[in-house]
Amino acid sequence: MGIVLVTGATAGFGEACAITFASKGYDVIITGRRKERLEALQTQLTQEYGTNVLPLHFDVRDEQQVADVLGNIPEEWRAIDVLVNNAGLAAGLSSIEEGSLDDWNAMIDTNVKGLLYVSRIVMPWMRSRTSGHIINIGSTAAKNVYAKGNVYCATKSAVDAITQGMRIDLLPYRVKVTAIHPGAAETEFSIVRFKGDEARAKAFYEGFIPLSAQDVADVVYYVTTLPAHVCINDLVLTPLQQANAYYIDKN
Ligand code: NDP
Ligand code: 8X3
Repeated sequence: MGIVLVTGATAGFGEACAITFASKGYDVIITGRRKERLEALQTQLTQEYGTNVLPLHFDVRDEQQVADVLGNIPEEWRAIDVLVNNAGLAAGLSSIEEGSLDDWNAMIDTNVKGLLYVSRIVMPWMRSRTSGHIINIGSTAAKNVYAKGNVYCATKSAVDAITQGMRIDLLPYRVKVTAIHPGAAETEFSIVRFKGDEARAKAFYEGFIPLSAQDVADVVYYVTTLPAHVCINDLVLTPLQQANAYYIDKN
């Protein structure tokens, strides 16, 4: 079927994407920092679908690690058909004058620079084959800035701009580039944002039916199923009760 590389496959959207693509017959490269989760997912995919899995353990913020680990994968794994740039996070929810520099650095380094480091390795492989599909996970936060979302929204806005730039520059090589912008989805996202405060994370999803990781994975897979001459450039999906990044009709 092909090879998909999913960053941030140890949880949430990335894990659901890895399972979905494996269930459709893809060989899967899975990445993340939590090694045990990568190993558990590898076992699951191998047992359930007979998938060939290449687990890669690295921090996308670390330019050298990305180059050493991803840049040196065996030749047969370099024919990547689909790259899902998913690894990312929101850290904190603070008025900008009170924001934590550590949180800002984590978001900018992961959501923007990490996406670039990974793509910089994979794009030449796609260019040399004049084929491939890059799917960048943005957010409704890329489309509207919400109160206290400041730097997170800025990183997702950057993903939006980088996606447009990739599409233009990779056009001569017939590489498809798609941005998918989900709204509120219940994953580990809010637990990470609120630094492990599970009650606060859970409260965010009360009063409406959020997207699930599987909802997002289904859409990610869908955009790869279209005819060769068709590319979805930009796709926003939200729960029915969410109109945009800052308006959710609870209850
Ligand atoms: P989760 O927290 O459930 O999963 C995040 C994934 O990213 C994990 O696999 C994590 O792996 C990986 N990751 C985070 N930081 C790093 C890093 N430095 N290096 C390598 N991997 C990293 O969140 P979601 O699945 O919800 O989020 C996935 C993407 O979707 C993010 O980009 C997020 O911004 C975006 N998004 C989320 C929405 C939501 O409401 N949930 C809505 C819109 C967009 P590990 O910790 O093992 O490294
Ligand atoms: C995640 C969606 O609205 O929690 O990108 O910022 S939101």
